[in-house]
Amino acid sequence: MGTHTAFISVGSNLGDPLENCRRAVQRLAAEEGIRVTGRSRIYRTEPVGYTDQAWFVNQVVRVETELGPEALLNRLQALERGLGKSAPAVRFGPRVIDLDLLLFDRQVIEAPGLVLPHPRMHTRRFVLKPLCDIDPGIVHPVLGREMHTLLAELGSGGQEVVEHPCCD
Ligand code: PH2
Ligand code: MG
Ligand code: MG
Repeated sequence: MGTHTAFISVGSNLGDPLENCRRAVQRLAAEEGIRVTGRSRIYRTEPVGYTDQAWFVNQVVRVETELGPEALLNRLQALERGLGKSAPAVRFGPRVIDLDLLLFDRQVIEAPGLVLPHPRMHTRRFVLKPLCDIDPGIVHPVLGREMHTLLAELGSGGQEVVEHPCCD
């Protein structure tokens, strides 16, 4: 067992997105068996995948936990429900809160409800940019490249990410 390190993407573009993200991180930090040990800056980000929706607020946090990946995912999903998440009407569409498990140690998992590393993380500036605030040198367990390299190699089109004015 021992302690594991995981990275979680936090996102919202409904209601009060900044407040939703802050509350999600607070509640995550209050969970038994989960310690938040790193937080990125907070960003406003252009919607990716489904573009006809409001910009998101996004952040990435690092946690240390004794939980396994499935148990951690279950906690994240319970937190999402507690913050009012319902099934989105559109894939990649608007959401009150989204807590996505990006990395769990260097584990590679392909189970029906849990794919690690997150299958789209390396294509998303709204994930890589905040992740690099915390640790740009993490090696992607499948691609074998560091996160700052993956970020630098992303095309610049259609994925604007700007620091949220709340927090400078
Ligand atoms: N989440 C999605 C789809 N598109 N775009 C941005 N900018 N931020 C997100 O968190 C996001 C998205 C699906 O979860
Ligand atoms: Mg998501
Ligand atoms: Mg999700």
